[in-house]
Amino acid sequence: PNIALIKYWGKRDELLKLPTVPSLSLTIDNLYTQATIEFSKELDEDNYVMNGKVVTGGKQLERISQHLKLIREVANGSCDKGIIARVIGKDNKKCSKDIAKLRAKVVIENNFPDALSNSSSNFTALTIAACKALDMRINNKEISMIARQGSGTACRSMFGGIVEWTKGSKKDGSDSFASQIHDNKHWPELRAIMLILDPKEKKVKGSQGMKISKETSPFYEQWTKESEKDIKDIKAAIKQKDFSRFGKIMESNCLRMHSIMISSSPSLIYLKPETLVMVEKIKSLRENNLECYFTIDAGANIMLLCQEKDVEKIIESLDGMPFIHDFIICSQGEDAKLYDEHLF
Ligand code: 2P0
Repeated sequence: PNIALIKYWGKRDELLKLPTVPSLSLTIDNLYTQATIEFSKELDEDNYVMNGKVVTGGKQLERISQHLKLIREVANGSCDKGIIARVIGKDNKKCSKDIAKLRAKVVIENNFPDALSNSSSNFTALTIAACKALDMRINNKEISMIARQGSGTACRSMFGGIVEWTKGSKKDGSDSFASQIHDNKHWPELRAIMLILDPKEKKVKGSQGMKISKETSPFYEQWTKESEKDIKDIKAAIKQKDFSRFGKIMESNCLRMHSIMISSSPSLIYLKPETLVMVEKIKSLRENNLECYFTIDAGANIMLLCQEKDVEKIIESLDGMPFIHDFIICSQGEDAKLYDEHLF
């Protein structure tokens, strides 16, 4: 999974999942997703097991099946959704028209609770495994563009360290992909502490919420302009390992995104009273020389960013806060990888 430091909130193309803003994330270690996939012509339909449960219907299965359909089309060259498909299709002589008839058995497992699950790492793992299973000759940039079409932020989980997803301007999405800005050795002291305040799933999913915001928030256009500036500024802060500057840009970008959510119609208020208590707490830690900053996604949980030297003291000072259900300390993770160990 990855944590967005500069947020993605809104699409310029719903189908291709092309963003209105560039975004930047930190890939985390400790939490991971594994996927195994097998294509077969013996199967009548795609089968999908997620964290030990067979998914029998609903939006989740629909989304996975759509994505597998896209991958099959990319592999046999019949995809018309963007230049990536045409390039890969033309180059990939091994793939035949029969691929369209193959159905897949997919098993995905996360080593973290469902409530924390974000679609990003699931779609990254699924895409990498499926491209390998179909023996597609395809590079990481192209895989990232395919993953993006499953779930926007999945393109960012392809790479370790600090990752940027360019918004691009082409209609076919061929210039909207993720790439690594720094690997996890550039700033190894950086830590993310995930504070689980609300273990329940959010009511309005990200994809639905960002559509509402783009269509209705009167401040949306300004948000896109400021995001471009934030990306530039945070990249400079990361390059110089300037933690104070990094934290301030990250927090203001996050609060700006929440102002877009709140000013949408209907209003999207993901923050809970306990989230705001934690925001105050983080500010008071800073006043007491424990430098840390927060970011919050489309939910109530807090991601606290700090430096290794302060982790212990920060955890100590959070001890006893009643609404912290759990916390997970993460460093930066590595690129997604192929393994020989399979889940079935
Ligand atoms: C992000 N989020 O940059 C932002 C910040 C949540 C808040 O991307 O429709 O599930 O699949 O592209 O990736 C959540 O949205 O949306 C999200 P789709 P996704 O991480």
